[in-house]
Amino acid sequence: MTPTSLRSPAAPAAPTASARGTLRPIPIDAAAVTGGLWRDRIERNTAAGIPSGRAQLVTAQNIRNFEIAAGDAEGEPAGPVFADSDVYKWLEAAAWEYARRPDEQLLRDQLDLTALVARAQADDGYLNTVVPARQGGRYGELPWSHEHYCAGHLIQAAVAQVRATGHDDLLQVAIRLADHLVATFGPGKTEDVDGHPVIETALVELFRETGTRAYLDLARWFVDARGHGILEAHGHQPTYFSDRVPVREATTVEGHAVRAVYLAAGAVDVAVETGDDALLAQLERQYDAMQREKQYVTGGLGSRWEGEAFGDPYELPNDRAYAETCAAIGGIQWAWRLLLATGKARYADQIELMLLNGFLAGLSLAGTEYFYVNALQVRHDAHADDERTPANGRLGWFDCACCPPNIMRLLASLQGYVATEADGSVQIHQYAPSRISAGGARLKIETDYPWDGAVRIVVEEAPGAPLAIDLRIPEWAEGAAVDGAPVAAGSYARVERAFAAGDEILLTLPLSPRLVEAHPRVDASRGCRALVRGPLVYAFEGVDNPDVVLDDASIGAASEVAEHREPGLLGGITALEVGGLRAIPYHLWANRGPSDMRVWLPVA
Ligand code: FUB
Ligand code: ZN
Repeated sequence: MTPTSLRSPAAPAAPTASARGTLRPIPIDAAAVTGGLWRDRIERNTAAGIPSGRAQLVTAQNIRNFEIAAGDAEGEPAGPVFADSDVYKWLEAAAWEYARRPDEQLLRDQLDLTALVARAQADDGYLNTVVPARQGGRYGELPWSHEHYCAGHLIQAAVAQVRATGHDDLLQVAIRLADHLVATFGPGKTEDVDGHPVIETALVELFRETGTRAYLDLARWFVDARGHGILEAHGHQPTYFSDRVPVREATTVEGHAVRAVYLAAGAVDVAVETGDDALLAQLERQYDAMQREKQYVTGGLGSRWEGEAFGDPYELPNDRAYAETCAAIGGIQWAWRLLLATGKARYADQIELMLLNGFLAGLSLAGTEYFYVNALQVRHDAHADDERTPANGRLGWFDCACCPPNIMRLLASLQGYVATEADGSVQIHQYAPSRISAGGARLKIETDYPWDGAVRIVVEEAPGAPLAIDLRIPEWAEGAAVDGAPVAAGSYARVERAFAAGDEILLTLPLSPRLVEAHPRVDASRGCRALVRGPLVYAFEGVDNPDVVLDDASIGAASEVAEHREPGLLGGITALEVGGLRAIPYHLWANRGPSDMRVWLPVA
């Protein structure tokens, strides 16, 4: 198993040197999370999540579908039409995991699975184990068939595999498939688009990996083809598919939330690689509208069960919130690309919000159970009328299992989101005990964040030249200080000098609990308060408040909030108390059995 080419393992999104952009991602192995909340979650992903995910792909027959397509087994393919994508997300997770912690067995497992995927590929590069068998042909119903969606996830896994392991086995499959797409789709060829985006960002990344310009051109065509009636021509209402308005004219997000944010992430990739500043600016406008009008306090995206969709502005019900875990992941991908492109701290704030709340709630402390839907309220005696409803508690897998392997791939690559470089500077975006090699320096971050606001940056190796270290000061961190001097919230505080090994910087972020208000147009939360401490949104859970029915509970407007460090609870947390009610971080709810829960409480 000798890698065909040894390389520096680039991050999941690696813009080319000529791409528009302010910040550069650092290689995936140039940062390591070494302790704290995130290391615990990452290690459970290693020890439990990824292995159990592989087993679930066998039980749910996703892998058997490939055996059938490869001619190793007989039968009908099982599962949803996009069953292949779960295998590819798992392969991507396994690849990033290998970069983090090289393990021969994990490498063998992914290469064995890669060989099976390769044998399932048609001679002309087409690859899908479900659609031809079930629909009798290819691309007949692209709005629903997810053929490009599955191709996109395959390409992302292939890029991860070659970057993380040096093996190009899956990359060769991806190139054959992408060449087939280039030969089949585009102007003057088949002018059709997949109902579910992701191929856009995947093709741009394949262009970045291989230098083949045709992949970028096709990605740009897929982005620009939307909004011109293609999906309507199939007889579909276009809103659900982000196909009502052209991407470069849309002023907000609408329709199916995961589709919308994946499309936007891919459009940013296209914009930065083609120097399309107008498109980039429009995607910033869309992000702004989404954040202002369509995002839950937890960072959750998508408020409608119907169509798993964004609602109208300020339509943000708490009990019927959808807030799919995959939508938070796509939101993080979009925000990350905008952060690289613009260097604006607000996008790193958004990544932190979604990571620690809307995303992390999707995963149990054990690391093997998942929420698909992340509501902000579960009522007393709620009836679980759907597999996805949070009243079930987290489940080990789903008939539609998009979220679990998506969580695995993000956790396995999480260190890639911690820091970036720019000329002569390093930016630290996310605070966790970690080691970062960037800008010619080696830095150690010591902190108990997000429980404690002290973050110590220790220079272990200094570059020969002066270096600027930019520290993100979250927008909520009024009163933050660097080495005792006040710094402005909502920006980066720069510390610049000729560092020497042993130098330290002390960042202090105030974590006093805050009671925040919703926008008055959000009927479901009008007159309520949510409890927030630093980046963490809190939730009131029945198990902690056995003497009240939370649906009846309220607090006083000027209630004092008390905090208690609880090292033995839920892996070690800071619990809060307000108006006689106890709250824990939202992402940890439902780890002690089913319970009622709410984030917003009315003011009495
Ligand atoms: O369609 C594929 C995935 O299934 C979507 O991204 C999720 O929202 C779920 O519908
Ligand atoms: Zn999902």
